[in-house]
Amino acid sequence: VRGVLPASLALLAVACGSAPRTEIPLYEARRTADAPVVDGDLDDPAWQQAARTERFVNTRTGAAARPRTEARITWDDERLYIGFDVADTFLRATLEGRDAHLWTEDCVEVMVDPDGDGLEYFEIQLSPTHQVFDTRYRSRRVPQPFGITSWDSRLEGRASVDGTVNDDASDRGYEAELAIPFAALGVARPEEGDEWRVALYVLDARREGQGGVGWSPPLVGDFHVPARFGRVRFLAE
Ligand SMILES: [Ca+2]
Ligand SMILES: [Ca+2]
Ligand SMILES: [Ca+2]
Ligand SMILES: [Ca+2]
Repeated sequence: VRGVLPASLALLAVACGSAPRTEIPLYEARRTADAPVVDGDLDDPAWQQAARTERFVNTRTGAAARPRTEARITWDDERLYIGFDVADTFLRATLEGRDAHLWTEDCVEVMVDPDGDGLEYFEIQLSPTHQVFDTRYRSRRVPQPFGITSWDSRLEGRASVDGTVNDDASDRGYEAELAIPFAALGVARPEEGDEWRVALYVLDARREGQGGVGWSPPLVGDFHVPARFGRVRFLAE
């Protein structure tokens, strides 16, 4: 009898969509023959055809969390494309200049570890005002404090805001569109069936302070956990 009640509760939680999501997710990224135009709007045919990720969750627990966020991924011979849809009602993006500390305000964040060995991974952030922070690491958080920030991802990234950043009126959110050249990551374009480890996060400035959500929750208070990055499988079509 003892096991019955918790199992029932777990089922109820799943039914209500409130069960923490702690498994490492897998996303099947289909190659596109019609590359998205990087303008911050995810209305391109490539995005219409791309599946949405699971909804992002609390990075420490995997529980449902705001801002409501989903992402999509596609690719072609040259670049990896990632689109974020973030329902953020309080937009703060005052920082400007290359490699500003965007994680202290609102931004989307991508970490990529192509071979999944936890070494030589890359971090790219894009703010709602198209500012970019990009760096690379030799191993987890090495070199301190922010990796090799002189690294240039050659990111093409744009965002479109539904609302107005940096005022007190309520916002509806933003979309962010990122195109990362494979060449900047020092790797060849993926082959059919290849799997990379990719982390997707949203850093979120709130009235009550800074928060964040993730696609694959690291389950600790640190985003740099390559073993917890999500899995992206590349499909040729
Ligand atoms: Ca677009
Ligand atoms: Ca690596
Ligand atoms: Ca940089
Ligand atoms: Ca925010």
